[in-house]
Amino acid sequence: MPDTSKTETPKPKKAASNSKSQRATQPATDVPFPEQGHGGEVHQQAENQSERLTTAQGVTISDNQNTLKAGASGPALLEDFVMREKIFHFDHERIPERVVHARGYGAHGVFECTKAIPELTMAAPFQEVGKTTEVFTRFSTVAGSKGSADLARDVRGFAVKFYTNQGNWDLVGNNMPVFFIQDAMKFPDLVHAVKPEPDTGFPQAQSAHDNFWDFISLTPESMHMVMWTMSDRAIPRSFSTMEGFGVHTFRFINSEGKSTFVKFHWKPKLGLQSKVWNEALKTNGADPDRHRRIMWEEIDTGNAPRWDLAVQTFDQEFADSFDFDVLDPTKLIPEEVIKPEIIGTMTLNRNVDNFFAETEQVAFCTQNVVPGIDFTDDPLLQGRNFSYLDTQIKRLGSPNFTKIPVNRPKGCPVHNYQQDGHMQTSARAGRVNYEPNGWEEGPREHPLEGYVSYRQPIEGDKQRLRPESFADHYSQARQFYISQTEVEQQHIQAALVFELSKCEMLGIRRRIVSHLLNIDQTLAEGVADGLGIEDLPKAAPAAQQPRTDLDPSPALSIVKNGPDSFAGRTLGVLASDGADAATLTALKDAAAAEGVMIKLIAPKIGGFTDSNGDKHPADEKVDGGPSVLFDAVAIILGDATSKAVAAMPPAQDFLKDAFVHCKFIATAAPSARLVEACGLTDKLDDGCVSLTDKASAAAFIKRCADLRYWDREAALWPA
Ligand code: HDE
Repeated sequence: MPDTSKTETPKPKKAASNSKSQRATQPATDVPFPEQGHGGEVHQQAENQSERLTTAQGVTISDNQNTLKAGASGPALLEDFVMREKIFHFDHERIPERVVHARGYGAHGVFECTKAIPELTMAAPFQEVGKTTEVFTRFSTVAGSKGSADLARDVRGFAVKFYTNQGNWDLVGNNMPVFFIQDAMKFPDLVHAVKPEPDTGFPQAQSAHDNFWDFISLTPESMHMVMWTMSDRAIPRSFSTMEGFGVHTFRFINSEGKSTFVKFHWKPKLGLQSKVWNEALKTNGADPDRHRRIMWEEIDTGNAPRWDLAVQTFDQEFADSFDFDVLDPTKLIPEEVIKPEIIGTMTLNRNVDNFFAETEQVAFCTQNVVPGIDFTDDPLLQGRNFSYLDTQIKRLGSPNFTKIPVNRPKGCPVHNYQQDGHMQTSARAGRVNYEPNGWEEGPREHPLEGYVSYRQPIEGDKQRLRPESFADHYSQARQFYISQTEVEQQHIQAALVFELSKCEMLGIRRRIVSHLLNIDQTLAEGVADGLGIEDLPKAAPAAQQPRTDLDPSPALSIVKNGPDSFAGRTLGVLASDGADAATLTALKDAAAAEGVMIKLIAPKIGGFTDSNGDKHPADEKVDGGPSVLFDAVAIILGDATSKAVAAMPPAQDFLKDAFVHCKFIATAAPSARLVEACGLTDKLDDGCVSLTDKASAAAFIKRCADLRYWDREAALWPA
C-alpha cells in the first residue's frame, strides 16, 4: 500500500546552510610543543576523562609512543597487548576494493517529490508533492583502482540509495544512458579488457590500450556506447554538472498492479559541463581528487549540488512501435520522442563523517527495489541483479553488511529471522527464530502490503540466444554523433585518434575505422587520417543495415544543454602585489552577484597586497593552482610586480592553458606583460576581455555563462 505520511524520513542532520565541516583547524598563532620523552618523542596528555586514549577494550593507554620493552632498548615484549592490538587492527584496515567503480565519492542528501505520480507507481517517494526521502549517492569512475585520478576518460557511476519507508531502493546508474554490452555474460570480458593488461599491470584507469580496443573492435554492440565514452561526457567538469541515467527500462507498478515502463534521468541544476581532454590530463596531475574535492567544497560551503529526477514513461504499445527494443541497454529513447517529466529534486547537502564507514562500505544492489518499482527482462539488468549482492559479500565479508548504518533502512523497521553470521549486531531477543511458529511471536508476511512481483506472462524455449531485435548496432551511434555540435564532433574524433594511437596493433585501428564507416563517413575518414591510415578499410559487416533516417537529438549534446548563468562555477584570479584594488573589488562584487566563487592565486601562498595596501591571502600558490582548476580566469597584476610574474613559467602556463582550453579570460592593464610573454598579444579574441571598470567586470562574468569560447578552438587546431 502506498505510504501517505507527509515526511518519510527525518531530514539529514545538517542543512545546506549550516553544513560546514567539523574539520579541525589550527589558529594562526604558534601551537605550543607538548611534553617530550627521553627520546624526544611527543606525549600529549588528556585533560579530561572523555578524551582518554583507550584500547578497543576500553582500557586507558598510558603511553602511545613506546612499545613495552625489556630494558631501554629492547627486545619488545609479547605481553604488550596495547601495541599488539594497535598493529593487529592496522594490519586488517583494508577491504577489497570494488571490482569495478572502485574510485568513488559519496554524500548524503534528500529527495523531494515535486510531482506526485500515484497513478503510475506506488513507490513511496513519489506519492505526494513535498514528501522527502533521505538518500545517499555515490559517484565513481569504472576502470581505475581506488587511488586513481578523477579525470580519467571513463563512464561515471551515479548510484543513489533511497531510504524509503517501504525499504531501500537503489537506483544504480551511470552518467551515460546506454552500455557497452547487451548481455551480462559479457561483463567480465569487457572489464578484463579495459582494466590494466594482466602481464604488465598497466595502464591504470585508461581505455587507451590494445586490449580494450581489441575487444571493442570485435564487439559491434559497443559502438553506440563508444561514441559516448569518446565524447566529452567521459570527462565531466564535476559530478554536479553531469547527468545520470538508470540505463535499463524499469517498470513502475501502481496500486492496481498496472505496469508502466520507465527510464530514469537525473538532470543537474547547474546544467551540463565537461572538461577538454588536454585540460583533463593536466587536472589529473594538479589535483587527482578534483571531482571529490569539488563536491566536498560545494556541500561544505552551502552550495549543495542538485539534480532533478525525470522519468520517461511509456506503455507496451509504444514499446512495440519504437524503432528499437526497449529491453536493449545499448539503446536510448530520444528525449524528443518521449519528453522526460520532472518528478522531484535531489539535493546532496551533507558530507560524510567518515569516508570509509560510509562511502567505502555503502553497498548498492540493483535488486533493492520497493513496491511500485520492478524489473524488466533487459538481460543486463537480470545479470546485475545477481552480481551486486554477490560482490558485497566478497567486499564487506559478511551477509550482515545490511546492518552497517549507511546500508541499514532508515525509513522503515526491519524484522526477520535472519541470524548469526560474521559481525552480527542486531540479534533478535527471545526463543523464536522461525516462521510459522506457534508461540504467537515474531514478524509475519503481509500478502497485501508485501512486495509482489509484476505478473508478467512468460513463454518460450530455454536457449542461449540474442533476440534479433537487438541486432542494429550502428544507427543510434550515428544519431548520437550527428546530434553533437561541430566542436563536440571534433572532440570525439580527436579522442578516437588519441586512444587508437596508443594501440600497437594496426589491425585493431583498422577494425575500429571499419566500424566507424557504418556510423559516419566523415568521422571514419577523419580518424583514419589522424592515424595515418591511407587506404580506408571496408565497412564492417553489419548484422542489420544501419539507418540514416534518425533525426538528431539536441538533448544528447553537452554544449546545447549548458547553464543560463555562470553560477556555481569558479573564477581563478591570478594577482600580485600592487594589483588594482578597485578592479579586484569590482570583479568580486560581480562574481558574488552571480553566485560565482573566486579563488585567488598569487606568487606566494601568503598572498598579495593590493594598490590600497590591503593584504589578500592566496588560496593557491601559482604553481599549485593552474588554470585547469578554474572555469574562467582573470589576471590582475600590479604594475611593479608584473614583469617578474610574466617571467614565471607557471604564470605563463596559467594563461596559456586557459587560452588553449578556450576559457574566458579577463585581464587588467599591467597584465599585458604576461600576455606578451605568452606570445598571445596578437591572438586575443572575443573570449578575452579587458577589465577597466565595474561594468566590464559585470559584463565579463555574464559572458562566462557560455563557459567556453569555442570559436577559438578551430583557430588553435587547424584541420
Ligand atoms: Fe555495475 N557493478 N555491473 N553497472 N555498477 C558494480 O557492484 C555489474 C552496469 C554500476 O557506487 C559492482 O558494488 C555487472 C551498468 C555502478 O558502489 C558489480 C554488469 C551500470 C556501480 C557490478 C554491470 C552499472 C557498479 C562492483 C553487467 C549502469 C558502483 C562493486 C550486467 C546502469 C556502485 C559493486 C557504487 C558496481 C556488476 C553493468 C552501474 C561487480 C555484472 C549497465 C554505478 O556487482
